[in-house]
Amino acid sequence: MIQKINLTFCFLACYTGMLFYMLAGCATPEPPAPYGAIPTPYQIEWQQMEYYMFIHFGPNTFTNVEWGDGKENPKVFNPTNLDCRQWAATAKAAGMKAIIITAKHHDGFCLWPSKYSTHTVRESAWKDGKGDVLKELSNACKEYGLKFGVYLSPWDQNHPHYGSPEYNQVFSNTLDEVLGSYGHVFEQWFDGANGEGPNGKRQVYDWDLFHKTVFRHQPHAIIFSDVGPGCRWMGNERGVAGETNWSTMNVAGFTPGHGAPATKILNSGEIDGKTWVPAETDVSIRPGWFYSPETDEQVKSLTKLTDIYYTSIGRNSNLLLNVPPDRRGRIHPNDSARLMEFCRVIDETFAVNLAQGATIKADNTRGRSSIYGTKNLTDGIFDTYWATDDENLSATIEIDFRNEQTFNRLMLQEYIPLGQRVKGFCVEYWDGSAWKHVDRQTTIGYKRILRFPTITAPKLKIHIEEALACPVLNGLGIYKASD
Ligand code: FUL
Repeated sequence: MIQKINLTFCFLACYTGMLFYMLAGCATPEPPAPYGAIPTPYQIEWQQMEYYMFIHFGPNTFTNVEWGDGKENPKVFNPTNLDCRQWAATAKAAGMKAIIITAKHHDGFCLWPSKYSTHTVRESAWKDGKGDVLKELSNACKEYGLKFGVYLSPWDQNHPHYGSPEYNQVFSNTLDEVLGSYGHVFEQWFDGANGEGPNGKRQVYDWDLFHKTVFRHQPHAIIFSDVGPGCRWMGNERGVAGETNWSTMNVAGFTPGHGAPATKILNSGEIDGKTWVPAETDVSIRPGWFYSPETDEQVKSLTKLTDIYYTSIGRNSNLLLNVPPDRRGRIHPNDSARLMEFCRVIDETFAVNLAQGATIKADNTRGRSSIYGTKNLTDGIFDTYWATDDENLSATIEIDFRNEQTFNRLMLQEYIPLGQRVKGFCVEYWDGSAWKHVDRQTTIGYKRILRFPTITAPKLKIHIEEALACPVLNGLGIYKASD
């Protein structure tokens, strides 16, 4: 009898144990915990925009200078045929997602009739002083489904109060007008330049006040400066972000302009930096920021623009490409033709993802669960991702095309809502008898694209060599560019 009870007990215990084991095995593993500084939802949305237009427009457009001194006659501002809808149509056709305009540059000239200045479109010859460029552009952006952003330089060589404590309030009032009058503003661009004003004095900027004013009207705006808080200058105007590019940086104790971190740091960000402050690459399609007829034949070549695409968007940075309207107030045909060629090359290059349809295997998948499986790498859905178990800080992904494929670009994306994690990775291809080196790089971030000489191979392997926390990738693309 006792034996029978024992046997029944044993059977029940084993059965319950097995059931428990099976259930536990089927349970969905927890998603990875976020690592370090992470982006806000607005920074994530911003990062996904990738590419947008910068517009430098103002008296300098008419005077062949890059920096007006605030003493220019406002009557020089007189576009003969201004058409902001043409700018918006061009940006849209070029694949851009927004336009940011120099509402006020260092000369202090306001492209709207500001109450706080006497150096504005109201004093200009354009439309008998009745025009408002910001109104026309913000409406055009709405019509074309583009976001609208503004550059306002705190450095003002015209304003009589510049260089005195009152000026901070004047500048805050100016921000108030712009950010409160033209609808949604996705990005506020702050130039850190801090030169002398009309009385020979420099201003001590009250950044806290300026930021508060922006956020009062546009609580979700991304504020650009050398140190954010929304996104950061990446340290040069050549369009070349760091090969290593962390979206994190330590900003405490720094200010935009003279008090900014070294450009080398801005260029690469900082591993384990305390703040999420991703890079934005601002670069002009012409040698200068403002239009000049002398540069009509110096619009950047298609090759140059394509290089810039890979050294900005391909290196975990957004691209803000400046396209300065001419003296008519229109984008010159040389610039728009080049933008269209550029857009075509990028569209063609990334039209077919050869990784789709390939068999992709990883040597580790979180909890062995298909929820975190490699299929998420090519499904085009931002919020699904492949991840490893917490203890696996390195991993290998093998892409088997079954038949040989020809390719020369690799795109990888980390799922940034959980932070930036990958520190080093290498790429190899199978030549039929051995794995051969393609490239070894450091960071990935939101998007990393590698360019390499054309390879024909049946398999490609990505080895994540080091990560700060378990790797979490939501995108993988393999492409064949025609060059
Ligand atoms: C700089 C300015 O001084 C240039 O004129 C230009 O606006 C560029 C985008 O930022 O700091």
